[in-house]
Amino acid sequence: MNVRSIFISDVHLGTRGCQAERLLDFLKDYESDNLFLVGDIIDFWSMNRGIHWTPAQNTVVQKILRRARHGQQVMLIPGNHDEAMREYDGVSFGDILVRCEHIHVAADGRRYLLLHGDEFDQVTRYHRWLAVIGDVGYNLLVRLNASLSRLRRLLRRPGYWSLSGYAKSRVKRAVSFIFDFEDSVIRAVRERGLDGVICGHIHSAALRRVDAVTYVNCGDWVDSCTGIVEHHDGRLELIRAWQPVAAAANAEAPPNTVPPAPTFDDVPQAGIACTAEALRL
Ligand SMILES: [Mn+2]
Repeated sequence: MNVRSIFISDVHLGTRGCQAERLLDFLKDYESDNLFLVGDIIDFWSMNRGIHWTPAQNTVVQKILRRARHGQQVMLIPGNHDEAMREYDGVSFGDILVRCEHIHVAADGRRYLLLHGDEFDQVTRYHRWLAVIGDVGYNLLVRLNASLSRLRRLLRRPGYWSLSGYAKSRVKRAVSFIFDFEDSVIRAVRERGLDGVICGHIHSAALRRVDAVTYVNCGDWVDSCTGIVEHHDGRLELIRAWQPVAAAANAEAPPNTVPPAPTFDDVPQAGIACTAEALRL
């Protein structure tokens, strides 16, 4: 399908989690005039700890360069995992232009602020150490709890200290973290008098109207495999690449409906992974 623009973020090339094959399929399905890479494309943070670079990830880079060479506008907006690129604001590398933020005028004239969004994330902004130790800490917690219950059994202690209860309280915090992020992004866009924002960072895809502002999040290519396309009439659509095309076409929810707010019970035992994920953005 030919579209006007593609927006993707949080590909995290160089990590084990990167779903490069699915991204390649998505890029094969959608040809576009513009390709916007909305941050955390190459994960230099994780690569400090060890590089995981597959042939498919190589192909992703090649396909992107190829698009730029063939006259598509390709723009890279750095994120926090590729923040070294922020020093090159306004510089073109070959045919790829680096911009820390950009105002995209859609075909219908609506103006969208493009940025990765980590500056609106209170955790990575003010508590960087917390973001880094986050996933290490949770893995430790899980192991600790296993030994703890063993110890309790050994000592024949009655009662049970519930890790899942603890995890749930953390999940609640992760969910409110997402809401806080979205709120502050939307507020900033409204203050600047723009029609919407297209960002990434929190690995939670979205496309919805909040009052007069359109809040769009590209999601990621680690868990959800989502991207945003702009059709030639300016209409934006959220694409979930893991859905077979037929199923996507038959899906009941039109792209602009508000997804149900995640509730406590929607995320029961996966709590820890979920929270750790939120902290690792
Ligand atoms: Mn990020």
